[in-house]
Amino acid sequence: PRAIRLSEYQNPAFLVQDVSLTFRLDPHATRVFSRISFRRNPEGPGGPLRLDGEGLRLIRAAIDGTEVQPKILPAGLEIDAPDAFTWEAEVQIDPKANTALEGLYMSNGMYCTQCEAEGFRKITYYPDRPDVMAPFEVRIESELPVLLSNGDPVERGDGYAVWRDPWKKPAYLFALVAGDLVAHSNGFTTMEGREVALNIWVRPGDEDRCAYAMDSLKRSMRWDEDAYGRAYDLDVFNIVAVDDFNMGAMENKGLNIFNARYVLASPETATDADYARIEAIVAHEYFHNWTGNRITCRDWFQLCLKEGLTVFRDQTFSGDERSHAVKRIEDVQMLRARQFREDAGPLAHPVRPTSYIEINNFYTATVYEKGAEIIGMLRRLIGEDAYREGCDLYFDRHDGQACTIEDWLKVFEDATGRDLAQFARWYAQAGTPRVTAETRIEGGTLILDLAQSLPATPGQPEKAPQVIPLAIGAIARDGTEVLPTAVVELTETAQTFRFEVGTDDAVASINRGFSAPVILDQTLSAADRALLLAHDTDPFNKWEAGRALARTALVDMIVQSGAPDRHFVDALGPVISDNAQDPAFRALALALPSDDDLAQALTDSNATPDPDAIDAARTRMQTAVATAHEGALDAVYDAMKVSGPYNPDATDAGRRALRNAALSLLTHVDGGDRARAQFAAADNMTDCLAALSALIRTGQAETELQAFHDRWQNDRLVMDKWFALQIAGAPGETGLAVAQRLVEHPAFDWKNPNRFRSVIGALGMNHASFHARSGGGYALVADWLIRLDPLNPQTTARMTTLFETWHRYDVDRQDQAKAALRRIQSTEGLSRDTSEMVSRILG
Ligand code: HT7
Ligand code: ZN
Repeated sequence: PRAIRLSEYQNPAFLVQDVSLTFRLDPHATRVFSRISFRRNPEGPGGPLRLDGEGLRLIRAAIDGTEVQPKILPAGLEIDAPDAFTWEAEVQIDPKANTALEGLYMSNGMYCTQCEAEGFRKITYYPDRPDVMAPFEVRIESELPVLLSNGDPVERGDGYAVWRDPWKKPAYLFALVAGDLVAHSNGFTTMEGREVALNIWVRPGDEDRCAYAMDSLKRSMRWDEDAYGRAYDLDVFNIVAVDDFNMGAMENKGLNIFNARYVLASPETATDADYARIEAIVAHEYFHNWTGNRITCRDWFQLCLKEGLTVFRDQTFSGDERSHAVKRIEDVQMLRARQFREDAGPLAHPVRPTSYIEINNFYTATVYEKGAEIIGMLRRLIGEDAYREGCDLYFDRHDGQACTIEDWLKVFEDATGRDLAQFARWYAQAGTPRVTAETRIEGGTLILDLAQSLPATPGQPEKAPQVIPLAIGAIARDGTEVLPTAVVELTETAQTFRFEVGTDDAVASINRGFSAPVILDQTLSAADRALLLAHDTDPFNKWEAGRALARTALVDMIVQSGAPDRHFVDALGPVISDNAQDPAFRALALALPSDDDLAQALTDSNATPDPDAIDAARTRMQTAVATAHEGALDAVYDAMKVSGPYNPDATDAGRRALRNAALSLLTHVDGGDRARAQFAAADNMTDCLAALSALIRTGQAETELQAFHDRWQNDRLVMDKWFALQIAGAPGETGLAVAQRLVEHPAFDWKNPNRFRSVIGALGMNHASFHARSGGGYALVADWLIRLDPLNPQTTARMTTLFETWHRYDVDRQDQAKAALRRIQSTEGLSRDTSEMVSRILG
């Protein structure tokens, strides 16, 4: 298949003025009637009308009422057309046979759609590209009780409903839902005085699990008004929960469609982390109404324009609602685990890629999370007021348009007068910058020598320096802050900065708040790091100091088979016991780097990671920490007990997080007694799963796993947890045997993406098991990806990223991983999605 290139972008030949669709729904033979008014684009390339279409049976086509016979192409049709005309078509599609979950498909008897990125072409013939925007009217004919589409309802009759969306939109934002659903309803009055009806549509029986999503939605709507001056613009906002969904959720105009796991929550079935994710995803999809829908992308290379910005907005919202410090640490943990990992391997690509074969493969951590980091850096460089001014200008200038990154940067150049040409390199150059920092103090002046480099990545051997905003502070040996946060801009390959600190004994705290998404090489002693862990006023760097101590101690244990480092173990004492600090922060500071983090750390120091040694070292370190601090951990375990009814807010969730971090450590020394008792007594899923996962680590959780299964066997979302936890959390290589057993379990409904991820994805998450010396982990994952690919290429392709780190390991493992990848690659009829991914991973 041919690569699509940014450099080959052409304006659309025809623009659409209005779209009218009728759906006569039928599981195997849905008829779609379209009536579309086209006019030739004066700025287009000319030529015939070309419409995208895939898997459609064309029944009839007409131009201005006259039947025509277009030329049918492999991916659409073509026909000569006048400069302005009405196109009519009738096509037939088969939603029930649509297992790819793109276009119109069925999930548990319900019709639903997923059109981003290029799913609309599986519904009818259309110019399926984001820069063609039009208002849509949709008539749905079906006996099902609930019939929904975008916009506001126009008419409801016996067996039909009509919806009209007055806002111009690209086809990827089209949505339709029909089913036997019930609503959890509420309302919201916008700052402009519009009364908006809010509905969350779910399967009967699930309506009492929607309250948190509804509350999150209302808080998001208010936040977007306060923080960005953006109000909702229709009379109805509908959310629908769907069981079979490839991703998290979709921001279709006025009709968001969600993976049910990101909507439904009750204290008994959802963890604190689930609640936080629901809040973030509801906010994310809602915020797209302005950043994505009212202003969309000109082409899919500009995906970060809507995704990076919207992630940045949802992260800021969650920080405002909860704790900025904790949220920042969690976001950086995620960035490092997913995006730095991507950047370090064969799938590295710029935030704005320049070519793709299958666009679905570019919904990546780089586009989303690094895209969000770029917005955060922009805001830091120009200041909050100028950032808001630029955003206001963006919304004024580009409302109703399909835009590029250049349009986005231009509003900030116009608002501030600042040249952002060098800043724009963040969008174009792949890879994680490395910043080396050497510090010394002379006569009370802190001298900071900084140098930046950007590694070569696929297709980009040479890089130019980027502008890197680094927030800097300094802490004197007595623990006082002698330099409050100041931001320096590193623009050259190497630069020196000076700060008066008034002492000759201080430690620089660099990249505070993780002001730039870089790898910082700063030579600090264990004592310096312990000082920052104890006294840094910047919560991110305080946490970072502890993490660096832990990582160094663990790497030493792995490489030199040494004992757990006493400095690190001792430094955790105050973290456990200092009640003046936020419990959520302390919980994060108590967690050790993951196995995958350690594998990357070893690779960075030119060692070959041994998954068994990594797993064993983590366990030994946890045991050492638990043994050294058993009394303090026990005290914290008791003190953090939350009384009263379950509340998912940040305060209670933070207490539970710290208590369960203590439990996890204590389980290394108490034989699992506390965990067993907590499992038996738990009245919420957070405490229940924490206890269960601590027991799973001991390899002695059979009774509890059975009890959990018996209680929740009829609850799909909770059973996903049951599968995932016992595979992902199993000690050493034992997760592989558990996964081999569970793929035979009658409840392993592998065609459901959530269930597939909770088994096969969970195996990939268990570092020692996926990378088992036998190669069995790679083989099992490959077997199942080969099986899923013909049904669901998108989910299969995404999951090939489990293999993206194969180059880190020893030659035997590399050979086994490559053999598994080649087996996938040579599968007959392999999808374009998976084939592109596997080729890139193999390099
Ligand atoms: N914009 C949405 C992306 C999405 C998606 C992309 C490809 C295939 C299926 C998909 N489902 C949702 C979600 C978001 O970023 O908000
Ligand atoms: Zn998004």
